[in-house]
Amino acid sequence: MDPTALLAADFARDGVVHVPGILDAGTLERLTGLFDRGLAEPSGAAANLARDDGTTFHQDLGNTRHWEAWAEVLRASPLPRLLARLWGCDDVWFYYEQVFLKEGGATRRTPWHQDSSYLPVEGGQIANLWVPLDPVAADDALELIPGSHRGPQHAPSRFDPADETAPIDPADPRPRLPDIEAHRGSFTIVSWACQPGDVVVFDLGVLHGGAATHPGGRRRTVALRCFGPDARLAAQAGAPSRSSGKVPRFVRYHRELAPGQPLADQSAFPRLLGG
Ligand SMILES: O=C(O)CCC(=O)C(=O)O
Repeated sequence: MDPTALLAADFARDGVVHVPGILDAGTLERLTGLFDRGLAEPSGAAANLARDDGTTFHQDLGNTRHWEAWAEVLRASPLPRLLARLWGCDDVWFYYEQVFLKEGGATRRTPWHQDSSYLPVEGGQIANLWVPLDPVAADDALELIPGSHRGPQHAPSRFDPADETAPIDPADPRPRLPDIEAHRGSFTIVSWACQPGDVVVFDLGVLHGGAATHPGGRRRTVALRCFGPDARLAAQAGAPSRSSGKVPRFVRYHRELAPGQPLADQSAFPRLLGG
């Protein structure tokens, strides 16, 4: 049986798959170069999410100046075709990137959250390609709850170290995130130790978190978010929520779409496949 057909069945059920060794050394080198460029030329939305303990938990996202370069590397990689197989469609677009750097000691966990809850979008074809640029040990791995993309969408965490389930907006009508860390035994959690070249693909509605690092460790990861023809501006699109308070520039692209309109109609999102 075609291995991508098996992956597609797993992805349809769980909303997440680990794809080992899909990226070659040349692609990783180009992605690492873009990661470094992002650190050297950050966007206005860059933030350090670390506790006040001297460690680094740098993140930045939607640095539109670098989008065409990210899209070019993606187009030359197998990833757009992989997404097309997982979604059963012919067209794939780049949505935005997010870079994470954790180092300098025992870093903080990434709080549990759903990417979709920060974005004014809906539809079944929006995914995060989580690409580690360094080896990630099992203890430091990204953790996900398979199937949670079919459950409720929760209010987005404001990544407050004192209470990681606290919503950005206390009046958000969506249910508060469950305290997964305090009740880990009540949830089915999957994770994979990863090598550079591996990719974890997950639907933007999947609950995920974790991936702290330990003293001596350095973890650079890139989240490359992409969408297919079914992705739309949410019918009830409100202002997207961001935990850092700094709204990335690309968020304005949503405002040029009408509720329910396909994201693909916004030409600022680079096409990766089809057309
Ligand atoms: O790499 C990480 O630590 C977090 C990744 C993540 O939360 C995301 O890509 O949405």
